[in-house]
Amino acid sequence: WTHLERQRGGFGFLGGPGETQIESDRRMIRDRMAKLRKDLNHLRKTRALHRDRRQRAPWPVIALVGYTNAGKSTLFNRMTGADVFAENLLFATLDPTMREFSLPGYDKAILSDTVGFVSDLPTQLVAAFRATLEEVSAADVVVHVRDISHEASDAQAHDVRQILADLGVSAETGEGPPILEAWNKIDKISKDDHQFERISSPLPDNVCTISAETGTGVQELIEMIATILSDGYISEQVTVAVSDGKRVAWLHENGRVLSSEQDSDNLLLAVEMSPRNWGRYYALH
Ligand SMILES: Nc1nc2c(ncn2[C@@H]2O[C@H](COP(=O)(O)OP(=O)(O)OP(=O)(O)O)[C@@H](O)[C@H]2O)c(=O)[nH]1
Ligand SMILES: [Mg+2]
Repeated sequence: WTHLERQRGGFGFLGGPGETQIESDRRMIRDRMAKLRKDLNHLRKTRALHRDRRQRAPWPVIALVGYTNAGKSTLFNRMTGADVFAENLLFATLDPTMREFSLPGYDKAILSDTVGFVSDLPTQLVAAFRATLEEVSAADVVVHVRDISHEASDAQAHDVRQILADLGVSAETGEGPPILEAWNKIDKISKDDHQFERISSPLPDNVCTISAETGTGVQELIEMIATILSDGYISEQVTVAVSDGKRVAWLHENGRVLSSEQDSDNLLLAVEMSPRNWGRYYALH
């Protein structure tokens, strides 16, 4: 109650004559809840807007997800470099946790650091948590960062997978973007640790071991991301008349335009797309 009283001033409420303390507290809390709900709604809307805009951009988005303290931000900083993001106008107003990073074979790629997952999130926080994570299902690749040196690593991974499935991302059902696992903090594991054998045995195809702190394995992770992104994609050179805006727009919308050169009346584009989209493209007349 004293805590509420201290906050009262900040909200500028004055109880009317005869209003009991408990009534004015209730009113204050109700108003506060209404405001937070409105903020949350606004947040979802602006995020959805940014997402749409990004989906139209030809650059892939890679989302780092994982249990809190797994090392996502450390990996994020390592992969993006300290000050890569100078003033790229298109993304200047986006979430500060999205940055450009270099991915072999791509002009640009966007890495997204996300809020850490925790088990048994209080129900009041679930909506806020979801709002910040809706981005994840729109990513092109999801990298599940795990602290493999943690004794509860498997339980944490289980909880993360559950939350991902709730967000519509699941390796099991194949729903959503593909998931890679980065087993982090291998520098902390010595030969006598029980996890040592596990990380030194052959790993599943979608797993790599890294140390975000020392940089070990990070290049391999980046290569894995590039490989899975182009999985099944075919890149071709196409020539389109500059005046054929419709066709150019179609390519930008449905494929990844890797490069674009103008030669008098024509545009020479290197485009990467799924075979299905190439079929659709050649059917356009
Ligand atoms: N030894 C070691 N420590 C690491 C490594 N990666 C991260 N850490 C440490 O683990 C702690 C958590 O790292 P963060 O990058 O903040 O983890 P996070 O996943 O972003 O955490 P949240 O933002 O809370 O979800 C920090 O103290 C890091 O220095 C690693 O590869 N090796
Ligand atoms: Mg972090």
